[in-house]
Amino acid sequence: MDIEIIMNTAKNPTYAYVGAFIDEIERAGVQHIVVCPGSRSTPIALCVADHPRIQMWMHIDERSAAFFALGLAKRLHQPVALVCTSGTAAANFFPAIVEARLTHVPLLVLTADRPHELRENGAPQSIDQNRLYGTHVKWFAEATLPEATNAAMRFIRTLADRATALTQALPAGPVHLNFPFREPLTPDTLPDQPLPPPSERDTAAWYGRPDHQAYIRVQDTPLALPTPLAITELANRLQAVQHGLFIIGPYTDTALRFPLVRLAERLGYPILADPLSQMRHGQSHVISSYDAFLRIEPFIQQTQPELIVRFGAMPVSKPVLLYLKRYPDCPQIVVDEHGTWEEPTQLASEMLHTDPIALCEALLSALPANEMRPLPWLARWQEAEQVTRQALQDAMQQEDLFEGRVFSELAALLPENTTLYVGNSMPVRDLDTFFWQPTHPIYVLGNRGANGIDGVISSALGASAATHHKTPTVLVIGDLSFLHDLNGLLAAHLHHLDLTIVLINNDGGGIFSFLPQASHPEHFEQVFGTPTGLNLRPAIEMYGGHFQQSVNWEQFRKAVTHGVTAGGLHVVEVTTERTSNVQQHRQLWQVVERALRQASVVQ
Ligand SMILES: Cc1ncc(C[n+]2csc(CCOP(=O)(O)OP(=O)(O)O)c2C)c(N)n1
Ligand SMILES: [Mg+2]
Repeated sequence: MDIEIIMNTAKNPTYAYVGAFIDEIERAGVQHIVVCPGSRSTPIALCVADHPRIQMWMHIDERSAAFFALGLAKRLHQPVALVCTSGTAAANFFPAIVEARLTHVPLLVLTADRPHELRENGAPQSIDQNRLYGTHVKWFAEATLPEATNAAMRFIRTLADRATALTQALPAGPVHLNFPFREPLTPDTLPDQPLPPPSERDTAAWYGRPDHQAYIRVQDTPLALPTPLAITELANRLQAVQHGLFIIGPYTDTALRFPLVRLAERLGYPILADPLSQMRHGQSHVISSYDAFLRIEPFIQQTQPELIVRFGAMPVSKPVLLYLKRYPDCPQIVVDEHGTWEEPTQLASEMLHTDPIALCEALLSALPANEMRPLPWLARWQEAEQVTRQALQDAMQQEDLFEGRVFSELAALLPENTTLYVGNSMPVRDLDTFFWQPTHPIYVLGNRGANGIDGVISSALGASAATHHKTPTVLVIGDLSFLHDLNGLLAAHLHHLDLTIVLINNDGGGIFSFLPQASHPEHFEQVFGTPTGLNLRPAIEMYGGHFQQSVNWEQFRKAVTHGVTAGGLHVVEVTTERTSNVQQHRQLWQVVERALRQASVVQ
């Protein structure tokens, strides 16, 4: 329903107030709202349902709903709002809020609450919701009790614009607004106080500004660039070294790819690109197999960097971290656009809080034109990359259902513009080692803020909702992570979403077999392995999904291709074994070392 109609027909002042708020967040850029059912949140839910330009996504389980909103916002690069009733419903949003805060995802969290007279006095479904998420949100504010006055309308529209803008202001992240509501909660009940007649209303505050403008447009100043002198100095430094290196961590924006690759070409620097950096395809300067060859001691020893520039958060790969630690005196410049100090190595010599795209472009202009530097240093990294990739590909031809091969198979299978969501634990690590992207773009996402195994199915479904039936979404996930968010599958059923899930079922936490805990076998299975022995097919079918177990790679290819082209929910299970999986990984790392020696990349 149109806002004018809502405002002119509202009998309950709450609806005029909440209607103005929802109208205003849409003007400020919120197009999708994930809503969980409840009574106290009725005014918000009904105003969302009535809004003609907002897409509402209902979800029953708040924990999954919040991750769904996270995936949606991540894939859309837009703020997404999230609504729930009072009580533990709000507490269930917490894990996704934590993840959103750490990975800079704009979530507008709207919790309904009891009015003040029903707090801390035993009233039902009442918990302290003020600052519930503590430091995990950028800002908390409580709305006033709804009133249909000019002053209240000005307040609520301003709050809507302010909070929405804040979710996106650097560093982007979650903002929490708490809404106390008194009964009556439904729209048709007559108010205690009559609404002011239209002639006495402040038109902009009640109905919004003309031409769909925001009530208050919030202009964020872009990040400042270093001064021209500092840019020239940096360009000179980058040029002066023979052994320079770029490292780029997870990045959801693809816009950095082009300027960074051009800069690397101009300087002759390799780019170690994280699998979630959106940089790993098609460019010769981009190195993607480093997780395998940076484990090799002689390579580390014989490959000393002179200058490192790191963009964004640390990459997934632990060998990269260890490589940096081996050269603590190497100057390391960190480009941290979020200002959130993405520097766990404590080795950096400089921190640049600036826009990485503008920085690369400024450096390109400051460098002498058309000079491409083919350096032996670059050739060394490129050769290591090529030899490693070939060695792994050859060795994996002999493997049966090896977990890592899931990713090399997917790289060859996935069509252009697929969104590949990757679960934590071994999937993201195997992605790092074995996903050699084709030349066409594939958008790769994961929850690498808090590295949780929770909410992964929901996040992937949120990403799928963002590209609704236009491009495919594929999720690769371990069995425990799958079980953790099993009820996330409900969203696929409720909203007819497309998702092909590759379920790597090694019956437990495969990652622990790589860790020192594995050498304490006595309680290992009970405490770390945690096998469940469950047959997951009935659960998937309960949610209306198609289940297919692959026993060989041909079946796997067929099942994935079918899932991606047919649409709907598909689960392709690959059954593996945890102990042999570790051995296979270790053997492959040895294969890489032998290949690098044979090719004389290392002595
Ligand atoms: C919410 C949460 N709980 C616990 C952990 C600790 N944890 C990390 S990996 C892992 C096992 C994951 O098993 P699975 O999803 O099957 O993947 P696999 O290790 O087999 O690749 C656990 C329990 C975590 N990261 N997040
Ligand atoms: Mg597992």
